[in-house]
Amino acid sequence: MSSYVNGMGANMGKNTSLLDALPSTQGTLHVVMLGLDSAGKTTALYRLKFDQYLNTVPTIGFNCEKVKGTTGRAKGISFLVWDVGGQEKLRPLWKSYTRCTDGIVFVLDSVDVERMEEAKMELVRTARSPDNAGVPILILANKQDLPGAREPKELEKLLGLQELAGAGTSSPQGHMWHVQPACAITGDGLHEGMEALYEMILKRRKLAKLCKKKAR
Ligand code: G3D
Ligand code: MG
Repeated sequence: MSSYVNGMGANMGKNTSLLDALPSTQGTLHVVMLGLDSAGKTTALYRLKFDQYLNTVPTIGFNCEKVKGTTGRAKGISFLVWDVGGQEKLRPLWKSYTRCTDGIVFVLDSVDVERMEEAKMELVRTARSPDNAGVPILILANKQDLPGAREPKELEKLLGLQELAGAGTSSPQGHMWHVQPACAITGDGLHEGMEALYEMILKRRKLAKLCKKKAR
């Protein structure tokens, strides 16, 4: 499954927009999964989609699946989730996927403290990109099943998330964020994470409406 969809990404014509190549997605929220290579993005995507563990290979292009929310207000909501290759040479491509996205899922290997600074750098770069201004970010603190996995509170500090919020959640430019502990292999925390992301998306829309009203 993984290699088929990878192939689709690699074979796409140069002039074809990624969205043009997909069936109509009206009413579907667009979500992009980012994070360093090996953080567990593809495992999380297929666990969300098929509710089972699928063996992954490093993602060269992208994988894309429609996923339905199962909990809370996100129940029944469709998300089109893009899983983009995380290797260093592929990261410049992230920009093309985050354009016009409703939400970002930043997947983190909660054990890999050595690469936490690198993860922070990429997260900050993503958050500061003008294209992503105000887009809610779910930080999926993955691999919580492993010994030594850092807890959300500690990850919040290590990643400097307070600064990432910038002007605060009440500003359309600042980022709302949420740290969700998860294990992509068992699926623990994944749907809770999507629910938290959905709540942030709704909140952002509400704020945007209020701002519009005030401006009138
Ligand atoms: P990526 O798409 O972010 O690059 P992958 O990452 O989904 O390909 O996963 C990279 C490796 O991490 C895989 O192991 C995968 O099984 C493992 N992994 C993903 N999520 C978890 C998790 O929650 N817990 C644990 N213990 N491992 C996880 P391999 O061995 O195939 O490289
Ligand atoms: Mg992958």
